[in-house]
Order: sequence, then structure tokens, then C-alpha cells
Amino acid sequence: MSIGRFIALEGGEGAGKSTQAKLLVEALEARGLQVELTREPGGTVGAEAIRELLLTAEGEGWGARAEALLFAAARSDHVERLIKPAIKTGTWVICDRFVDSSRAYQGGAGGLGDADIRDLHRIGSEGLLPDLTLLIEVPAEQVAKRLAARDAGVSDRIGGRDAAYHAKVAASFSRFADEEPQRFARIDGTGIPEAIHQRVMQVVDRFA
Ligand code: T5A
Repeated sequence: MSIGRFIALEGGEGAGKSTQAKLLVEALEARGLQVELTREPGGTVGAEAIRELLLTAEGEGWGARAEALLFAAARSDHVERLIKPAIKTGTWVICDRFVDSSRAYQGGAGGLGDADIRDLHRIGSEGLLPDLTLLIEVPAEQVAKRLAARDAGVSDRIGGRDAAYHAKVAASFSRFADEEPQRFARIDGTGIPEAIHQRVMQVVDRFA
């Protein structure tokens, strides 16, 4: 049995990650591959419960450190119960966000720094990294239009943070892609979903 691959999609709010993840899964399944689509925070029963605590539960919210720990705890469960077992049995895992989101949001925009987030990831998930990380990049003004059309001004606790926070998230992702070109591929996220999907498949075909 061949070993599976682990591909993460990353980017800011509304960049089109979920849309592209679904199209990627369909394309890989059409090739006869076994594929698991999952997301973060979430993917397992426990991690989905933590997602609720992080994004939508009523209450005063979390401090920066508690927030980072909760993301790391959710990821730990997701990695142990779903991602690693799937890869071992030859499944391709397509994950909508992974540790680079914690690095960009909690580490970069939230101010905790990259070293602490990496430490949490080492402790929680033995430092597992995707084989390939697709960074979908869309100018902020285009994303704002997409999200206004979809959400009518209602966003979750982290999505609703101000433009300066999200600009720091985008700058962090961009820096990660520059620093690790062997793992990251930048995808131009503008245009219609099918055109972006073609760009994704060009990268995946080179990698596979
Ligand atoms: N978070 C997450 C952290 O802070 N740290 C972490 O470690 C992790 C894992 C997750 C939140 O948690 C934070 C980040 C987030 O704030 P989420 O709901 O999963 O919450 O948030 P997003 O990942 O941002 O999900 P979104 O659904 O908002 O964005 P996507 O998946 O990038 O975008 P998608 O595909 O759903 O598309 C958004 C809208 O645009 C349309 C879609 O139909 C949809 O309406 N669209 C397009 N429109 C025009 N042209 C295109 N090419 C389009 N592609 C999609």
C-alpha cells in the first residue's frame, strides 16, 4: 500500500480555501485516490467541540495564550485520531487550515511569536507538517466583497477582528511562503473558482 499525502490549504478569511479544497478532493477522487477532506479547527468530535468554544460560544472570549493552547489541543486530537491514521493507510488528507494558521493568527497577528507556536505544535502534534501547503492569496478588497455577499456583516470571533489584525495575518503567511518555498506554493486566488482550481492542480501535479 502506498503512503498517503498531506496537503493543507491556507490563507486569510474568505480566500476560497473551502471552495478549492472541495474541488481538489473531487479531482483526486476522480483519479481513483482515497481522499479525506477535513478542516481546522475541527475534524474530530473533540476538535469540533473546541472549535465551538473558540469561534462561537457565548462568553468573554479567550486571552491570546489560552486561544493558542486551544488551537493546539484541537490540532493534537485531529492529528492523532484522523490525520496520521489516514496517511498511514494510503489516504490523501486535504486539510482546510493547519498549523500555519496558528503561526499567522496567534503567532503573527496575535503577538505570541513563531517560536512559541512551534513549541506548542511540537508538544501537541509532534511537529507534523503538511507535505504541501497551498497558500491562496486574494487582495483584501476582493475578499471583503465576497464576505459581504455571503455573511451580511456577521462573522465569527476571530474573523471579526479588525483590518489591521488581518493584514498582519496576510503578511505572516506571505513571509512563511518566502521562508519555506519547498513546502509552500502560492496560488493566485483571483478569478473564477475553476480558474483557481486549474492553478491548484498544476502545483499538485508537479508535487505528486
Ligand atoms: N484560526 C484557525 C486561527 O486563528 N488559528 C488556527 O490555528 C486556525 C486553524 C476559522 C477561524 O479560525 C481562525 C481562522 C478563522 O478566523 P473558518 O470558518 O474555518 O474559521 O474560517 P475560514 O477558513 O476563513 O473560512 P471561510 O469560509 O470564511 O473562508 P474560505 O474557506 O477561505 O472561503 P470559501 O471557499 O468558503 O469562500 C468564501 C466565500 O467566497 C465565495 C464562496 O462561495 C463563499 O461565499 N468564493 C468566491 N467568490 C468569488 N470568486 C471566487 N473565486 C470564490 N471562491 C469562493
